Formats: sequence, structure tokens, C-alpha cells
Amino acid sequence: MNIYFCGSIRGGRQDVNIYQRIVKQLQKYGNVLTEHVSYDSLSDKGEDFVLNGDKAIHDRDMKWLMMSDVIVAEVTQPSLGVGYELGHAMAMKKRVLCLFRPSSGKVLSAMIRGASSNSLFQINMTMNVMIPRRG
Ligand code: 6IA
Repeated sequence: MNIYFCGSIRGGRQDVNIYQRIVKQLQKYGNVLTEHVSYDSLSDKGEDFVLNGDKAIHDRDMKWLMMSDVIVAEVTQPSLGVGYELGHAMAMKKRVLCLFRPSSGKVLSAMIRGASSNSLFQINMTMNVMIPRRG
């Protein structure tokens, strides 16, 4: 199973240690295509050195999103890129699990919380990683 993990990069790296724990858990279920999102070495400047820069990142990530069987997103730290990925994932009718920590004191975007009436799109407020079933 291909798993696409989403987490904030330029939106802020304060939850990177949590991303690492999630990715480790996800790797028990399948191949995490975006393990790099959890790397300590990746700063909020995010891969500026890559040839073709942001376009290459965007095009590669969209390809991986398309290839993925399930998307897991840690959405506590707001990120434009994660929101963009989730919108595309929904349009592609992928299974999506969002993880949000209310203990952060933040309030989740209505555009994410409001999307969970779709059965393929689930939000977990307790941080347990359970992949939603198809259908
Ligand atoms: O707006 P943000 O930067 O916070 O968006 C974060 C989301 O966009 C993540 O879920 C990633 O999938 C994607 N993304 C943003 N920047 C990158 C990037 N830079 N590489 C891959 N995906 C990115 C560096 C990565 C590298 C060390 C391989």
C-alpha cells in the first residue's frame, strides 16, 4: 500500500517530531512515499536546492498523490501546501485521514472539518492512526 503523508513544511516545522512518530507508525502499514516530510534536516525553507525548485516539488508530489492508496495528514500546524494536497486528494476520490490535536489550542479550519461528511474523508482528534476503509 502506498501512503502519502502530509505535514507542514513552509507553514512551520514545530511539529516535526510528531511527524516522525506518525511516519514510523505508517511504515508498519505500507510504503510512505513522503517520508522526507518528517526529516529534521528539512527546514521551513524546504528543498530550495532542488533542480527546477518548486515546480519540480509540486509535480513530483502530485504524481505521488495520484499513486497513493491513502493520504494521512497531520493538520494541527496550518499549511497551505497540506490544504492544497487535501483538496486534490478529495477530487481524486482518495481515502484521507486527518490527524488534529485539540490540545494545541488551535481550531481546525472549517474547510477541513467540514469535509469530513464525505465517507472517504475522516478526521481523528485523538492521534490514533487507523486507515479509513474504502466505501
Ligand atoms: O506549504 P507547505 O510547505 O507547509 O506544504 C507542505 C506540504 O507540501 C507537504 O505535505 C509536502 O507533501 C508538500 N511539500 C512542500 N514542500 C515540499 C518539499 N520540499 N518537498 C516535498 N514536498 C513538499 C523539500 C523536501 C525534500 C527534503 C525531499
